[in-house]
This record gives sequence, C-alpha cells and structure tokens, in this order.
Amino acid sequence: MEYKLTYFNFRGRAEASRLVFVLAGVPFEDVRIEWDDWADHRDNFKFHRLPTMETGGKIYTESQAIMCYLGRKFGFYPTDIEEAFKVDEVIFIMEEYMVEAIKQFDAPEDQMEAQTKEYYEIQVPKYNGFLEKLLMERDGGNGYFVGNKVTVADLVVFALVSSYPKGLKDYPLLEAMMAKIGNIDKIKDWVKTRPKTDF
Ligand SMILES: N[C@@H](CCC(=O)N[C@@H](CS)C(=O)NCC(=O)O)C(=O)O
Repeated sequence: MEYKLTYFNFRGRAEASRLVFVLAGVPFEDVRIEWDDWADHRDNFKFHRLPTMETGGKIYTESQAIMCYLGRKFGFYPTDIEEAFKVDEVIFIMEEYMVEAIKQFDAPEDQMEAQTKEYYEIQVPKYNGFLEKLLMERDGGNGYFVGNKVTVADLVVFALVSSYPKGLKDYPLLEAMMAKIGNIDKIKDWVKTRPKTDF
C-alpha cells in the first residue's frame, strides 16, 4: 500500500488523518500498536513517539502536519491564504483541546479522576464554546468551518469532539456541523467499522 499510518490503537492524534484517507477514498495501512507493547517498538520510531506516516520511502511526523499534508494532497485544504488561515485557526485550537484531553491519561494514578473531571467540566465547555463562536462568525448557514465544503478543520474537530457528544446540544452550530460530517456515507461507514476504542 502507498501509505502507512502508524499510531496506537486509539483515535487520539491519528484519527483526523485516518478520516482524510477515508474521505478521499485512498487506501492506507492502518497500523495500530497496542499501548502495552509500546516499550518494544519505541526506539524504532523517529522522536520515539507516534503517529508517523510513511509514503514514497519517507517518514512524516507530527499529527497535525501529517493531516495538513494529506489534506493538501487530497483536496481538503484551501489554496487561498485567507481560507487556509481559517483552517489553521481551528487546527491550533484543536491542538490545545487535544493536549487537555490527553492530560487525563498522563496524570499520575491518584490525580486521574480529578484531571478527568477538570477536562469534562472546564475544558470541554471552554473549547466547544470557542468552536461554536467560530462557526457563528463564519457559518453562513452551510455548517462547515471554512467555505462550503469539508476541510481538515471539520475533520480534526469531528475526530475529537465525537468522543464526547454529551452536552453538545448547548452548542447547536457545532452539533449541526458534527451531524453534517457524521452523515457523510464514507465517514458513517468508517465510524461503524473502525476498531472500537475509548479514546
Ligand atoms: N506533537 C506530536 C505529539 C506526539 C505524541 O506525544 N504522541 C504520543 C501519543 S498521543 C506518544 O507517542 N507517546 C508515547 C511516548 O511518548 O512514549 C504529534 O502531534 O504528533
């Protein structure tokens, strides 16, 4: 296969890139390393972390950079710089949101519960609120983050926000955008058939 995407058996930082492949209809090798086996694999990877993507004999790292690269390649990233800025703005917000989400899993055992509570009670409303505000400013009634078609901005939001749909009704534009992406046939099939993971 031309593309190999390696990550853990989570959605996490790889799911948005997986969604780009899915939507583009481009087959990819979806390699998933079990977290418990990671110590045996760690040294084989550049920077000793995941995701990585391999194509054309090259190794690509950094989840958001990989997603943007695939987005540019397959038509989900605007060429206009103003539109591209709007996509990047969403991506940088989502990067912060992802860092907050991951803190729950990185926290020491005795702080995990408090960290999880903080994430759902403080961070989720904060970042969903940012996204709602962006959609309100930009929407124009079509429900995408940028322009009138799907971009990586929609996919990176969909990948994380779908992990916690509870309370989404408080953010009606975000809820509508999530439904719009979730109702695309290729995405629907992927969500139905992908490995079931908690995060
Ligand atoms: N900025 C990097 C962060 C990569 C990262 O921290 N990956 C974590 C999983 S989400 C990892 O590989 N952890 C294993 C380790 O650090 O040993 C990206 O977005 O790709």
